[in-house]
Amino acid sequence: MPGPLIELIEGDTVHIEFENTLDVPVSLHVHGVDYEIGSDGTKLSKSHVEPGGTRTYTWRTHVPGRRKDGTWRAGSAGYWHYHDHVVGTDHGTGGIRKGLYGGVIVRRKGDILPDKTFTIVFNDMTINNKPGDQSPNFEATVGDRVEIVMITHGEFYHTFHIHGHRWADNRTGLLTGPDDPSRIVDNKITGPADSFGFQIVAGEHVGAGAWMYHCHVQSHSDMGMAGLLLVAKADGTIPGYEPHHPAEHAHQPAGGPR
Ligand SMILES: [Cu+2]
Repeated sequence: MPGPLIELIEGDTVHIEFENTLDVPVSLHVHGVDYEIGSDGTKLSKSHVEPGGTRTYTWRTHVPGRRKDGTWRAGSAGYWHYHDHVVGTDHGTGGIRKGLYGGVIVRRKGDILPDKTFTIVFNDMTINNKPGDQSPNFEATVGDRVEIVMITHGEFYHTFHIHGHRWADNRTGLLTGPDDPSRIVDNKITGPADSFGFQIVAGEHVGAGAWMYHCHVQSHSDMGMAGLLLVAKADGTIPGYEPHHPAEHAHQPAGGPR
């Protein structure tokens, strides 16, 4: 957990061969992209999969453009996500709780590609369904272009905060130029089924270090909703950082190097 990150370019279509190896019905429901009702992934539309069954889910994406009436139609580009919509209840409450979710990135042609992508999911009081003392750490080197895909699930609202780094509160997290009016933030409120993403340059202006990321709802961070972005110097060392908890060795390279 999270499930595999699915990356698309606006205009792409993806067919997903979905096999249910569980002993309960499951489904694949996606946010942000285009799909016909047969790929809705709900019981209501009978687009779920029984145990042992298979189904092809088709997701389409489109580029921005002008409608016939002159209004502007958004493209599909964005940081989205998928999840089960069937396990436990008709809304997938049990499936989501147990970690049946993952990230979707739809890029616009020409978008700057990151060196590394990490998916961080605040799900109830966990990060990526890991208990507080095992919150995932992520590793980068100073100068790496790091992309974060941030998704929230569960019962609570959270605020995502990362130390030492800021991003633009827009589609990519990057400014398009000196006059881009996007607000620069280092903290963003996020509620169930929200998703956003951004790119940062690891250690830019601040250097290597064990940079904390966490939910900034105080009781949530106190209960363990905190992990580290470990930014190493070129020689691999991280100043001031000594792993002091065995769980910190069990870092999870979600997304992994690209
Ligand atoms: Cu929180």
